[in-house]
Amino acid sequence: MTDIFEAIQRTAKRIKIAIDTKDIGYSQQENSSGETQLQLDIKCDMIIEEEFSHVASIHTIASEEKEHEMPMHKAGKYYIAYDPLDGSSLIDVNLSVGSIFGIYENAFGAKNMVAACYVVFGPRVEMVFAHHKTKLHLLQDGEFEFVKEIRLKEKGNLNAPGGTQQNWEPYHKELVDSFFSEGYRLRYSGGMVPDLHQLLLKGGGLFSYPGTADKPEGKLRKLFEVFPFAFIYKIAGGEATNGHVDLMTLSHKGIHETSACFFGSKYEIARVKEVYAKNR
Ligand code: AFP
Repeated sequence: MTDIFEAIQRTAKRIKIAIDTKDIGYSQQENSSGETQLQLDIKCDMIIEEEFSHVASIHTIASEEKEHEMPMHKAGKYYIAYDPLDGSSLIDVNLSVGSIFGIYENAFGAKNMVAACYVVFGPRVEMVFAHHKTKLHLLQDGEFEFVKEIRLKEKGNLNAPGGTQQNWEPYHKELVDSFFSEGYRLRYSGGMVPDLHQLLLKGGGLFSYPGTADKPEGKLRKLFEVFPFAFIYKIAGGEATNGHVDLMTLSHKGIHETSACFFGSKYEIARVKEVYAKNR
């Protein structure tokens, strides 16, 4: 696992340089979710592919920017699914973005996940790696330094509601509003990495991206976004659900499948499950 951890650190340093220096215009290509790729999306995908190609323990990679899985080393045992530059539509307005990595053993799938990681590219570059603990690292003077272990409180006070409100189910809107009525504050940038990072570091709260009338299975992809953050939140003492079951119990069909998802402290997720159970 150390070789993967170090490879991710190398990708983060190179992606930081790419963000600072490369063209942020659109390419002529679409990814498998039908989104037009930025030149930077493609560049970051290439950086990660290249760094992982030097790591013998990696068997196969899957990228949000690639249609299919890509085999790497036959003798390797790790399968890594990654989103090279999540939230890249925020680049032109200079908001934080991130890379997400789900590390699976022997095959892709929530039950095979052994570690997960993300890197936040904000005013500073930070990396959170969850294996047996969820640990925060900061890029300082060209190297990642361990900062602290992250633990969520039982209850937070931030509310990050994703999706188009117009398409929310009425009970979902009531759920979101009920947290605001309890004093929760709105924190939503439109980047999953900085939004979930904020909740983790400020002690907790709720991030939701529900199924909606236009997207019944939500927007966020299981292998690249949903499972890695579910793993990270659970190791940090929080919870992750699709409204009914723990996200880490879900199977997946194809590498780009999406799921409704809720991440948070125990208190907020218990409330989500209560409300969703009544509205099955
Ligand atoms: P982009 O990568 O297209 O910017 O999408 C970001 C994202 O996948 C995730 O990071 C956000 O949480 C989510 O989409 C935001 O979606 P909405 O704009 O629909 O709330």
